[in-house]
Amino acid sequence: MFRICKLALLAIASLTVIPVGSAMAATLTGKAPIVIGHRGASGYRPEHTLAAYELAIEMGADYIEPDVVSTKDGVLIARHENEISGTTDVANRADFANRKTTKTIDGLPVTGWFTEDFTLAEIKTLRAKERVPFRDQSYNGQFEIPTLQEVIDLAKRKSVETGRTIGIYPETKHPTYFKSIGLSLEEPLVNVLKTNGYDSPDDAVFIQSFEVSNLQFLKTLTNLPLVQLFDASSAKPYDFVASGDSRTYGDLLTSTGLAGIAQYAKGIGPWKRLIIPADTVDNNGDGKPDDLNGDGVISDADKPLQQPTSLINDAHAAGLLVHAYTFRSDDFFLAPDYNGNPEAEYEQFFKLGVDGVFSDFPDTAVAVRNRVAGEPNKDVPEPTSLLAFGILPLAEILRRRKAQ
Ligand SMILES: [Ca+2]
Ligand SMILES: [Ca+2]
Ligand SMILES: [Ca+2]
Repeated sequence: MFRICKLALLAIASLTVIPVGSAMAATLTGKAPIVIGHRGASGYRPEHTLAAYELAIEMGADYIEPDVVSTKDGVLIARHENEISGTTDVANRADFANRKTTKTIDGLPVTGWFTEDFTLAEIKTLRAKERVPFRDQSYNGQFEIPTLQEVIDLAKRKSVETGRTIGIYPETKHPTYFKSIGLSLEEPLVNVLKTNGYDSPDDAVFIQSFEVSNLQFLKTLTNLPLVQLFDASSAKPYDFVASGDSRTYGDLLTSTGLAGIAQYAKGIGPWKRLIIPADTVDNNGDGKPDDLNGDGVISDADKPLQQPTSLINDAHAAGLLVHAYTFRSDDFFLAPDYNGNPEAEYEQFFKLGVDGVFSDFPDTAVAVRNRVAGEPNKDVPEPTSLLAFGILPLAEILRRRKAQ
């Protein structure tokens, strides 16, 4: 009992870390931040399906995010990995049993079924399933794997239906690997986009990658804005690993690194922990991370937040947009400081001046964005009303949260 009280007190104390009462920082452009439906509304439907993207649009997402990999016949399809047993029913297909194999992807052994070993016609016989075990499994087996073209068709159709411009935000997955097997992603990606009329810096398209050299190559192929993704500081872009470049993502976060990125990219897509770090605690002194929510596993829910870094300001100083990932409402993924309220997390990041968020739950992201940071098609809130948000006492904020 005493220990629970102690943890509760610590949790309350850590709340003061959240700058919910701080004044609102500006985005790079002064416009309201964008909401990107991460793999679609993937908190509600199996990721990277037309159903997931359509729901994201209906929930108000400004952009939908297809990750792209290649089929054997060179068609770009929407999947988070080229190994597809985690998100499709391929493992249950006796006719494809002999396609199971082990490959080295980005330096690591991966066993399963790979998109580059299937034609598009074969891929189309598979059905998507939910990856995350604690999310809704009732849609498993219903949806096809969409091509990039089908995702674009959906965005265009929904733009007409809704009267909003629905943007697309494709990510090249494992670009060095796909190049190594003769199926490079960049040319077909640019070709599909150009065929659909996307080639201007003002088009509602961002192309993103965790690698550096393929973005620099894309810069020579297209005028569309590019976004450099960032993994944890100690990790390295895989093209750097492959070429013997020893720099890490942390090295690219310096002012010199960011200035270099601004030569080819319009923005960065950092892991949100590069903006607000979090880590486990050992308050009971047993030498192991404390399981703060007592669910038997250590997850984001057991990592209290720390003070924000200067990354948003640093990126803005280099002229770069900041689109942070990934925002998820599930308790498993939510820092303890938010007390189970995902709205508090969006509010914190919007007040720090983030230019966009990748969200699995775009309905919540859009609601908080519209309330806290203004709506994209309306004027940005007056500074005086922002100040009112800024001086709202913590107790009042907590009271309002309870009332929700
Ligand atoms: Ca992605
Ligand atoms: Ca402990
Ligand atoms: Ca836990």
